Amino acid sequence: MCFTAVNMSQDTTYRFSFGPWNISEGADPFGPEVRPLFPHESKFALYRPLGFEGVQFHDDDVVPELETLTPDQILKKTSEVRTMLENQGLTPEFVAPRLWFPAQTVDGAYTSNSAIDRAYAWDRTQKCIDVARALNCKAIVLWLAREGSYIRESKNARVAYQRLLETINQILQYDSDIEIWIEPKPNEPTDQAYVPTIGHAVAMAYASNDPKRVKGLIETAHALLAGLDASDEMAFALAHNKLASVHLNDQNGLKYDQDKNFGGANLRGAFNQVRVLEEAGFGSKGEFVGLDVKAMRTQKGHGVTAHLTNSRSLFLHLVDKVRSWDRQAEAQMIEARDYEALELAILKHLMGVK
Ligand code: XUL
Ligand code: MN
Repeated sequence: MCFTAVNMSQDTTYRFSFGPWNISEGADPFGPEVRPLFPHESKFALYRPLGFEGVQFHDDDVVPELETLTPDQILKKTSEVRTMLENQGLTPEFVAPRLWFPAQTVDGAYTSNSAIDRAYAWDRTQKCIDVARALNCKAIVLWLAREGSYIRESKNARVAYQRLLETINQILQYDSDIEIWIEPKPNEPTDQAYVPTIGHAVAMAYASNDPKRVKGLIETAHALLAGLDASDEMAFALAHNKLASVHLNDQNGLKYDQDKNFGGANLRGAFNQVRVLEEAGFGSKGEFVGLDVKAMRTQKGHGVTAHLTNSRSLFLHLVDKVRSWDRQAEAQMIEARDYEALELAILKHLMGVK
């Protein structure tokens, strides 16, 4: 186990990423699209001008309908996308198997009670790794969306954890370079998920056959849905050298997964996430600051992006706030154990009040 030292004086220039699904047409479970379709491949041209250089992918964002294609067709389409990325100066950050859509995964993918459906999930995962490899992308993300249950009695949880670990080991064996980044989420679409927090993900990493290649991606909203502080979750992963990426956003209480703008519900919570990332030197090894934010349904336009640029600029303002925070005064207040004063000082600093 290796704990990273606090680095108070880093001056990382952050690189930002998002996934094409973050530019959406506004459909939600209760209503259809409210904005004209913005074609998937036109999105790449938006990244750089908006200040982003990393692209997060689902496997079928790279190769639509990859289920119906031959391996050669998959590789051909992937190399077209690779060229488009290169032309735009973009880096593919990760590819995630979209295992929550297909009919075969209604009861889970790797933890399904059906052996046939588990075999489907493995086959799809191999395709996803092949796509990542052909894109020259070093990581796949496992958002274990349906690895859980709608009623807990329907699955044997101990067996489910074994199956997840077996899958992780199979992936590590299938490709000797690829990293696995687990994105924990406690619920939705299932009632109860098997890897609800980063603690669970880190435990899976250490239990795997190559712990160095198994890491985590922490989404703010997912931590909050688990009733946890997102900055503490990030700190835990960083303390184990296991924070590969983040999905910064926000969440207003315990309800559906909202993917609100970063800092939109809790500015102080956002400040603390930035502080933890800064202090650990996150980004200095090339890690991206990923956003997973959803445009408001009320927003008009063709290819709406304000939620992305606003979240990015809020992050950068908070970097300034972290860097200009008076560490000496902080140390004195901590020494005096005057946490009332510390709290007021933080709030005034955030408000820009002397
Ligand atoms: C789900 C979620 C996903 C993953 C990528 O809540 O956050 O968008 O980030 O599939
Ligand atoms: Mn996410």
